[in-house]
Amino acid sequence: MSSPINGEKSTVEKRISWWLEARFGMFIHWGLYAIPARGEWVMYCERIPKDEYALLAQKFNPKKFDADKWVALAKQAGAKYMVLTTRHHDGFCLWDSSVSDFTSVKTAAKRDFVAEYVEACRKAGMRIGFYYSLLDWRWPAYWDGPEKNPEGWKEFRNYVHAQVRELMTNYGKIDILWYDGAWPHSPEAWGSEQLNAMVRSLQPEIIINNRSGLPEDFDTPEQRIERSLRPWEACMTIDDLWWGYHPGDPNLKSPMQLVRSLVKCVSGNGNFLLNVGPKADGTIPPEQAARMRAIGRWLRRNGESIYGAGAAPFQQPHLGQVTMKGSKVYVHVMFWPGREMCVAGIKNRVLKTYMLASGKKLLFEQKEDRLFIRGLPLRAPDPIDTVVVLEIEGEPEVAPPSFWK
Ligand code: H79
Repeated sequence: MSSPINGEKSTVEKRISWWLEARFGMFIHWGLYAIPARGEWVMYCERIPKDEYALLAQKFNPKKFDADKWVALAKQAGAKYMVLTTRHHDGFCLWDSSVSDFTSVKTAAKRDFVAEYVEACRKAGMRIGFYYSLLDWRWPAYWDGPEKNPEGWKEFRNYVHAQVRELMTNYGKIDILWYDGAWPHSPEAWGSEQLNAMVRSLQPEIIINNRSGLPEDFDTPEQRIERSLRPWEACMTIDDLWWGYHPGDPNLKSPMQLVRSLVKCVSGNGNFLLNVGPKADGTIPPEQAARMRAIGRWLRRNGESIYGAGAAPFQQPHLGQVTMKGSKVYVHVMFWPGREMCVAGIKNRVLKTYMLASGKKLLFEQKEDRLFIRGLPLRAPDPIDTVVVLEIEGEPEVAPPSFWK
């Protein structure tokens, strides 16, 4: 990121500030792979020939698809933005692409799902993200690469650029472009620099992830939470592995795990993009929707410690994670200590302590950098994560770890 000049926010900081505050987004992986229901990699994993896979498009007619319902769920979950797979690695487009016949508009459904999604988001004030996979398994040139097949590669690359141009032109203002699938080819091979220059000329406010092979605006650790000094977003599935609908995986993360992942991201200045994989009929599986809603219930009580919040310099690994916003320190107590807790390392004077969800004031005593909070309930009021707020005076000042005086 370029540095601020004279206190003015740089362009990239201005563009990305809404996203940094948003902290939580809902990812959606939806396409033909929802029919076999063995994940979005089914075509590759099972080596399904292109023409055989294409037959799925004749069956893909999701009568129950209702973009308003997806957006309503994202809202209930407390997500501030959504990212939809406009096209995954299998090449099937959910929009009316003029450079492909393999689209939801030219096959059974005869609908532009991207248009419906965009309209629903806009109506609800939901920020709009497009996932777009650069790679397309159906193109031999993708497998050959530009050295072995320069002519084919050129044609393939033109197709990719044309599709991105359509997405950036035909749907009004788009907030996020979430590339994927650049590997194993270089940004030079994809023409990522020219591609992103085109994107920015069409969508001056957009933020772009780091998966065109160029760093651009934010990093995207996948299925893991990894801090970086740049803006970052961890994307994750609710089950172990699969982004596209895959009911065979019974190992779903609990609301507790999911909320704690979100908190962990925010405590490292990161975002959390949590995925749902709708069924072929367009509905979001109830077990996934239930988890999204559970996160939303927690956020309605504790959202202040997430939205617009970020890393705190005070770490309290014996209690859980810590986030911060302005003069408020949010201690996310995940290991409930019982009637009394001790927060270490805060040099500032503490003015007030209370529970975020209930507003209940707590008694406290400061002995140098050790803060004792007393009169807590024996059991955690919220087993998922009980947030205790500390209001401090002045800029945060950390005492280095110390014991002997
Ligand atoms: O869209 C989602 C994934 O499909 C995509 N990125 C996210 C956002 C992605 N593409 N490639 N990869 C992730 C890494 C490759 C993972 C794989 Fe596998 C390991 C492919 C085959 C083995 C995951 C696990 C899919 C099948 C088993």
